[in-house]
Amino acid sequence: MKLLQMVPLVIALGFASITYGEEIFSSDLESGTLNQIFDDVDTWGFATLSTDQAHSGSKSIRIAYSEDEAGSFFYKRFPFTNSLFTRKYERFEGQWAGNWPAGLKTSRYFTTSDYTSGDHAYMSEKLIWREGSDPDRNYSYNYNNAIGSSDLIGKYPATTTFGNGQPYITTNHWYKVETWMVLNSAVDVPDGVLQIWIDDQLIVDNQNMMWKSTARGKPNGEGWQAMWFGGNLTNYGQDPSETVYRYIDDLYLSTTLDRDVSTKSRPLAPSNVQTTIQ
Ligand SMILES: [Ca+2]
Repeated sequence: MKLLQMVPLVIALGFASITYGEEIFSSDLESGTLNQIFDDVDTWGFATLSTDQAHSGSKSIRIAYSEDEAGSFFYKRFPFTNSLFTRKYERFEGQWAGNWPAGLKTSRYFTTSDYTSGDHAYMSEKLIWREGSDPDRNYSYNYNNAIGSSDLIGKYPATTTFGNGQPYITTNHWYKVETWMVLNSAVDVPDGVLQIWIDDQLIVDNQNMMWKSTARGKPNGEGWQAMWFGGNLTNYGQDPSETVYRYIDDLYLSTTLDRDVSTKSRPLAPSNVQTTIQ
């Protein structure tokens, strides 16, 4: 093949590498009920489709937290995949200032479809994390990812600013949260991947994740098969002093890394990541 003939092929391959062809679930929450959109909805009566705020169209999920350990869950099952990309938009209303919990579970991803098998690998995404004794609850500055029974805890560097130009997680802004997970190739082999972006900032970059691990008692899992969105406050810290509202919109799941890499992004090394066993 002559060089000039190869150019269109290279261009075509370049475009092919960013096609979004492996979507497995998406919803802008504009049509259908929560029970129609998700496989299982356990709302505890606190979640609705709302027109109060929307990242797209006129609707989003609104979750009301009136007390500690209150929350709502939206389960979705899908055919197993060794790699899973997720995107969702999250917004916290003004009441959260002064009411950030010690921890807020935002998502959980399972390598089993029934969520109940305790020896399967899973990941709890707790991007919002406060230390229980911290008196400053006007914003949230930590992230926490529980891998099975082990926590990865870190803090956003104070120099990290998100899409609203502000450091840390604050109120009244739609945050884009993206997660890329690749299961390790075999149990105890450190070649799994966990990457998390908030507003295109890479805040977690772990390329040697052992999702399946005998040390943690989570040796099983053939592929990612289920997730929930929603979540609850952790059971320590303090109850919110008033009902606080959280919104979720534009959910997207795929087996391919479907970030728009053409968008300007400034990778940041995670700082002071430590692992603790709970
Ligand atoms: Ca919407």
